[in-house]
Amino acid sequence: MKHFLRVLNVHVPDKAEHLALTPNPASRQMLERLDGLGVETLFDRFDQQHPQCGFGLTGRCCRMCLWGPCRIGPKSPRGICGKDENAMVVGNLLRALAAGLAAYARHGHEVLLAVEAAAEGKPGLSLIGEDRILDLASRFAIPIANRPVAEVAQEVVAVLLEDLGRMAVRPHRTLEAFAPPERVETWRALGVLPRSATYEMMEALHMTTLGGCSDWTALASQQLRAALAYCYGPLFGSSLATEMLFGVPKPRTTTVNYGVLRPDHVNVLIHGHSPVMVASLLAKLRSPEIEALARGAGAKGIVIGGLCCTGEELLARHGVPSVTNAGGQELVLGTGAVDAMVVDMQCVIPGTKILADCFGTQLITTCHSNRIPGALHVPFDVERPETIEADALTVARAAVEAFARRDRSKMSIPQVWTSAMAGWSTEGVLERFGGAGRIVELLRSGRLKGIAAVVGCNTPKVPYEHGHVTIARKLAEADVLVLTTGCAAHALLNAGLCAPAAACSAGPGLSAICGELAIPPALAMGGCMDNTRSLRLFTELSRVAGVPLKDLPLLFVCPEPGNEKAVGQGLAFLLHGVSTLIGFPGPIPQEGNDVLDFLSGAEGLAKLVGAKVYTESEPALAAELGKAHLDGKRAALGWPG
Ligand code: XCC
Repeated sequence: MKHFLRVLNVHVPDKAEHLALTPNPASRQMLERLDGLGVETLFDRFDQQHPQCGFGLTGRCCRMCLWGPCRIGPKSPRGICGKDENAMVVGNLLRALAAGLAAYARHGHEVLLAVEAAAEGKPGLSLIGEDRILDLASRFAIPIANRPVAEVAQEVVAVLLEDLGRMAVRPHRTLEAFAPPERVETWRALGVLPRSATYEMMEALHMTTLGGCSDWTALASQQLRAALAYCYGPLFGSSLATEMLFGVPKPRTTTVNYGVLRPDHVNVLIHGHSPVMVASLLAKLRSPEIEALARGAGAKGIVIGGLCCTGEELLARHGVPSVTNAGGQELVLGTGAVDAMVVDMQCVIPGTKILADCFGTQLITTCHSNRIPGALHVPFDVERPETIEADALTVARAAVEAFARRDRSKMSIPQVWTSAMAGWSTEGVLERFGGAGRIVELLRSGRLKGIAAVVGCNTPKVPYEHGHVTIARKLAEADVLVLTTGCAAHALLNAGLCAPAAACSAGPGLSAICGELAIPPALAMGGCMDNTRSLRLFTELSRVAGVPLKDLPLLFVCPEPGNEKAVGQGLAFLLHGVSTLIGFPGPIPQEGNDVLDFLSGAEGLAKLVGAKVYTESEPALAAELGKAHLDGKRAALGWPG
């Protein structure tokens, strides 16, 4: 039975509906198998949580001080402190944004310190992305003539670290270097130009403590400021620093999906977000020493597979097959063929350890911040990077040694493979199309009707991966080019939409373009921090077209909002003038409320930034909404529909 959430007036799926609608046959097989074995996953626990609390669903539950928790409803219109509904709802959203900001900041910080260590010549790390280092140096007006690249890199890192953690009030150099001038003026007029990531995080938490800010408009304004700090600090910082360290990825084709696991090989999955240690781990797993260890244990070789954003990173840069996303991290362990899962930071759910124990998988944690009781812990400490090689070797050995303990009677690998092309960067897309001018021409002529970034997480509140795949397919059929990252990208990779052969499923305009350029209709652009790549592409199109971002046929789509990190993603694009379509209603007041006016009213945020938030949980309807939005933008520009 589907669950009805009365307060939001929406149905959410039960496990049977997930099973019926999820598009990947491998996920379906695993859901059925685990169900038959009586092994619980997040899909069962989601069913057990119903009915979900209506106060929490609508953001009307406050736990920001120790007087509460307080719940706002008809009988109690204010919290104990006197806080009203709007301050509670917007305050909760602001805290969620701050948590997402902190997560990316921690990620970005680790990569930036790794770049710094590499520039200082510390062992185990090197600077491969010379082009990106020089590009950033020129954007930040850092002299490069007659200087070693490592020295230049140190200055670039100093700028990025400053934008992450500055407490003094100084210009935000990353924002100034990348943001469109028209937008900067809009943000200045709104009073939301950010100071730094940590500054805005501090302010967000400070404003929402007991007796802090009770004016919801000021909280909303801080939300916007923090979203810009999020975008131009942690997001740009982590994506660019990774390119400084490992280079700008290039498109490459590989095989993905659960079927890449092999019964007679050691199967190692790598899951999380940070790219730093996984590069060393990959080298170790591919080394003759570890290969020999695997063969000595009776394995024919080692299969390495990726999950979530680390998986996207490994796929884009090293051609490592990706397997699944956050929603599938338990399901894949149900194959009984995963000898080890190595996890670093974020989106690693505790349920993974329960499944690992059921199927004898060795779980290995590699990040100080993300401990799991019972897992083997080999933490990589970026403050002591000299241990990275030894740590990676320890992890590789432990992963291979787990092979001997595998219970073969529990093995069942879905025979599902998909060909996929990934590794698209901003520069890679521009180069393949022949420059931004050519893309603008295609948009203007109507051969391409628009571009949509279909991105984001998984949530059990909508049928697993059904939204990602349905929306992307329908947009592509309507000649809309799809850019994708993160867990959404896994769904599209596994559905075959990221393979050039999928061109035939696109509309006539996009299909012909894909054929000419040998590209798929959905371009996988990396992990969720790499939404910066789509944003930079959009910004470049706007510059070359001479049309503000808010007027172009562009769209940001998040069909399965899950992690708190998604809040800042949507807001960042919105602030750039790119409308946002989300697949499940956020915790905003539902009717007759000032906040809705603020978001979509005639004089509200929509007017000021030139973009709207759409919500639709039925993906076919969501795709129609998206198409109508793009058509509207085209019509306003006088471009053919
Ligand atoms: Fe996490 Fe990045 Fe969201 Fe997936 S998309 S659930 S944040 S792994 Ni990034």
